Amino acid sequence: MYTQGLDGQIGPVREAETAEEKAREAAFQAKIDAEIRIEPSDWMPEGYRRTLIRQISQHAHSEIVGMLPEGNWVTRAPTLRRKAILLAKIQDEAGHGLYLYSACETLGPTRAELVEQLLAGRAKYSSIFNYPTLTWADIGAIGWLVDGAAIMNQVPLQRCSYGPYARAMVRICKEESFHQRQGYEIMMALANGTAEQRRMAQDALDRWWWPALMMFGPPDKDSVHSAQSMKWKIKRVSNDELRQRFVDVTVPQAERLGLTIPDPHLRWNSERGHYDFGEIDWEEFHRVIAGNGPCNRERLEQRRRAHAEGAWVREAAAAYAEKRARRRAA
Ligand code: FAQ
Repeated sequence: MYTQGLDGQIGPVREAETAEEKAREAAFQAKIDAEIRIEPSDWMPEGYRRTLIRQISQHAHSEIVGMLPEGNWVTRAPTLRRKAILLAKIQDEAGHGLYLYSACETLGPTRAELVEQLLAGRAKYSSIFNYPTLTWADIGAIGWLVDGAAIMNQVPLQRCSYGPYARAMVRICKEESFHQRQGYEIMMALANGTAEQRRMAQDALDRWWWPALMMFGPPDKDSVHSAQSMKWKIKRVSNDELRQRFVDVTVPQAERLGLTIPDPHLRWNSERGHYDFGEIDWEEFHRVIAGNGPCNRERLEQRRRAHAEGAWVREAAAAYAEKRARRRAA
């Protein structure tokens, strides 16, 4: 139900067969190898185009669905300052969704088609947004860990071979960096607060740590798309390597907060120059991306409701655009 709809609808990619087709693919790969960006009007293999549509649309959906867990706390933010910051962050996520849908549209599908796939439950979005936000500390943990993981994954995407995606990523990374800091600042306030606030902060870290590690995707050995995406320089760094980088930068941040990462196997490995960490529960990951996480149904229902309730805005905007076009023509 939650698998990428476009693959199922269009069928398998046809391999290059004739000498001419093979030469065209070789020339394309040579361009990628020479670090020449691919732009919308350039020829590209069908598999490259579909891989990008899959990844960029999943990324766009993640930004939009990602607004929901935080949206739950707008009316309950502890101060006016926190509320204003949270509103700005959620609006940024909407903006990221829009840049990404626009980047995806340069490859063929319309935004309406992509949104329809999400609402029909045929498109994936990040597993992380299917977990509940139970206390205010979860807003801190999302900024610190979820935006932190998002930046780790997205900084290399600024060098993605596809121009519109890479360029969208530049501004997104700047904004995610602000988001990560605001989350860490919430965690600092709680970690330095009352005993109850410290407990809230620790509880949020306990619940978000492992799902944050799952954001980087399956282990490299099980990542079906990685080899081809790396060859096409859509992905620059592997799932496992990004996950390791995230653990390495986040552990000292947790120590500074005086919080404990919920992993008894976590320890510095001086030989590797990295932290070793425990086994991720990949069964949980697969359950969540198959649609059976704690909040999958709730998130999709909320998106569908928001979409239906916003219909009058889309209709009004379209009527206004039509009226202006008529006036201009007259
Ligand atoms: N959740 O072969 P791979 C954010 C799927 S934005 C769900 O390794 P790939 C901002 C994958 O799609 C967060 N599905 O795939 C924010 C594929 O399924 P498919 C989103 C996952 O594409 C913060 C299958 O498993 N960021 O947080 C996940 O090479 C706070 C096999 O996996 C992006 O989308 C997962 N975690 O690598 C907003 C970044 N992992 O399509 C609000 C761009 C894997 O065959 C608040 N995306 N799958 O049906 C990427 O970098 C890549 O797509 C990966 C996966 C690394 C996510």
